Amino acid sequence: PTHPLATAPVGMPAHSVDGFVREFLHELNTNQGVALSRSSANDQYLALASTVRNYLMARWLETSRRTREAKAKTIGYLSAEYLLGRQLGNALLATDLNEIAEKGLALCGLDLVTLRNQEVEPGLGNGGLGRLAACFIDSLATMDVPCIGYGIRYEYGIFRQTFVDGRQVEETDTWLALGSPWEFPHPEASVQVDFGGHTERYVDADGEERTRWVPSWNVLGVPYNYMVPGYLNGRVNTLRLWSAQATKAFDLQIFNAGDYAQAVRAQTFAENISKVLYPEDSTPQGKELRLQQQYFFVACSLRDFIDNELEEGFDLHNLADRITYQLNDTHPVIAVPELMRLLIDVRGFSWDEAWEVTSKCFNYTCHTLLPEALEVWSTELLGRLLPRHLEIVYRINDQFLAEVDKTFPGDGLRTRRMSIISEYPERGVRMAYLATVAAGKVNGVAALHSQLLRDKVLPDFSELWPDKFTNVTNGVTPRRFVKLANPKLSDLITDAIGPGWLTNLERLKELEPYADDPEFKASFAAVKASNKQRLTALLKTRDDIDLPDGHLLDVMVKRLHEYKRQSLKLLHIVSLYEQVLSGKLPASALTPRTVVFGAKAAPGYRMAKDTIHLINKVAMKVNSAPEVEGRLKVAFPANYNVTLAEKLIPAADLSEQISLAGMEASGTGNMKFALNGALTIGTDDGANVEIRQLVGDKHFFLFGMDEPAVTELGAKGYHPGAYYESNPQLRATLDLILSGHFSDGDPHAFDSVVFNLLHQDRFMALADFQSYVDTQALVEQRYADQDAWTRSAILNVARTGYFSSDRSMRDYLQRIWHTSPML
Ligand code: 26Y
Repeated sequence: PTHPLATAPVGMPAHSVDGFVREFLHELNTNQGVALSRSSANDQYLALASTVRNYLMARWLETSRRTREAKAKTIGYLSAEYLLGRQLGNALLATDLNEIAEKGLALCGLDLVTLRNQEVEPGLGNGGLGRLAACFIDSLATMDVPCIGYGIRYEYGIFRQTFVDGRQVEETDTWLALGSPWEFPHPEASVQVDFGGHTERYVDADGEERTRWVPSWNVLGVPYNYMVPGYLNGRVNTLRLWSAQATKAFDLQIFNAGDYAQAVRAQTFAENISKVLYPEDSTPQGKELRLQQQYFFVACSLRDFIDNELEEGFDLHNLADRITYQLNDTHPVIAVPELMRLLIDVRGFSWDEAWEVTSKCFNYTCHTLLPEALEVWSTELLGRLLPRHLEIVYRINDQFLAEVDKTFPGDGLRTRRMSIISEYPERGVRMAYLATVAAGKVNGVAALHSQLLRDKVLPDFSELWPDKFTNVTNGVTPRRFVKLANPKLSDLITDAIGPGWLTNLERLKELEPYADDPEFKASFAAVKASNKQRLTALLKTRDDIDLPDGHLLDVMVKRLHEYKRQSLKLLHIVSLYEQVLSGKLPASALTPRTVVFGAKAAPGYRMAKDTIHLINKVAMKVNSAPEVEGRLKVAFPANYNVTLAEKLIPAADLSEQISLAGMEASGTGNMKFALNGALTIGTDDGANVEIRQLVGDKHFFLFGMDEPAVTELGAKGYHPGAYYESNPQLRATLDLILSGHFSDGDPHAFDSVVFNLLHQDRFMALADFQSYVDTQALVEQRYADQDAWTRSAILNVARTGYFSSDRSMRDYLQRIWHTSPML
């Protein structure tokens, strides 16, 4: 065949500049309803997105057909959050259309970069956990594994952060306002979700005693499908996000009687469920709406798979052959009693049959160690919202505690410790325990975390079921965080070791010899310099921030949390500044350094917000102080998100991973930095441990107490004041803040932060202060030797291929899901 369309799969537009232009203009005219000459940048972006989408469409349909036909086992990833980042760049990469689009748009007088910048990223997650979900579904698609990601289509994602006088102000994230070209709503496939009411016993036609749930209200879940394209492999998986809609638009009777507000109230109420993402990411508040969100998306998702993905008449006794649900933390754990209810009340299974199936369908990933982050739902709330589910949870608990009693007869203390139901401060359901009881496998997210999970969070459970526990160290997708974020480094790597590494990241090892190749080193350093320039340009237009040239770029980006210790980084900055100000150190002795922070605080987290205020105030003072001019600068661009991360991380020299040991479950930013050639200064925490093991001690700046030392100090009694008294530099640093120097003379402006450090300091920042500043001095020494620094940076890239989320997915496939890619 000679016609270009003849060789493409049915329905796929031609992979040529001409074909692309034709498709693009067609979309612009027919979808946007505008002529090129009259179109806005938003019109052009939307038309471009639809064009790229069309290239994926045939593959999407084909993927779904193939998966059904093969009756392959599907991964059902259940996650309340997906922090996707922008879609266009990734779709262009997955379809290999970047160059064609660039050329085609140029022929239309348009610039691809400008259009890419029109996209508002879907911020449907808080931080690490949500971004991990996005990386995992990317890897599964790329590895040809059938997966459906299930979640919530929040109308408003994570808030947009602005600063007013240095304080965080939250604005709503209106990501849908200018159109949503990546989603496909399917209102005809809506699912009804029930809430409230009571349960009743009755005897069925066979004389069996059964239970019926008589709910009191309901909502509709409308599925919105998103494409999850694999990298150049033709697979397109699905992300299915649910939006809540009222079952009845409004009550016409009441409306006709004249009460408009009353008539639409039910609708507003129902639609609140998917209205907004909760911005807290560590302290569950027991809020009714959050429980509604959790049950809503999980109920929709279970029904969706059973009713729409399985062939008619499928015997649900074999459900585990066709799906394995991964619970992304405890947020979707209500799926466990929901599946039991479906099987027993709706499908007529006996309890034992239902449990047999359910206990084979779920696995649970825990993402925390902080006790206050473990969800406990009060039985009062659960019983009111989901009375049948509460009954089922009680019965699961009875059955489970009977098993415990059989294994450890007469050990009443143990049974009480292990009960899914807690009694204090009120009666509640411990969701992590429920998940652990129901799951086939329970995993932590880095080696250290999985060990602490077994030994400290769930010791009784790991004693009862040692084989249930496993580790899968997190990873990140190299497509987004290396190739898209750092195209110049990617080209340099390909020049050196050839193509193919992007889907086989361990191949980065082949770069090792280049760490001693002068030409490669020069090119590597030039890439870093160019990424810094790109960042400088962005921060100028985005935030009106001036990044100085030639500085060590020291970056700490992550959610603001006391355990992550942004305050420790701040003490380091103030300490350097104070030493120059007081004449202890000549400014010329400072290595020119710019510290960049990016961090959102949960809106109700006072200490975190006060810390942001303090960072901004220190930045204002330091940045205008002639004493440290050209030597020390602090930049805090507002609204750190995935889009900014993609520009910031490739420019960084130094990656700050300074949580108190034993607190950060894994971290994933740490992996992104190392893969982009930043050196890490970090504690022995989370995945830092594994990063250091792989890159080697010489190329990683370790400081601070390790986890056993932290535990020991805590046991012995920690007194932060003692460090203040005995360490003159620490004292001078804190005193400078207390003097009002950063707060226009107001000595009390930062009392909350400083007194907390002095009198409580739950995360032992003062204990690690000296070790931290000493290690920063080693950083400066290494940086002074640019050649040695670049060598270490190259070795960081070469030795961290392990942290590809493709490897994480292989681990889940082998150790947890017991399935493999489709061939
Ligand atoms: C229950 C609610 C308040 C809640 C909402 C979100 C609780 C937790 C979260 C999110 C937690 C989270 O993002 N955890 C992070 O998960 C990453 C991926 O595994 C880890 O790398 C990181 O260490 C961990 O803090």
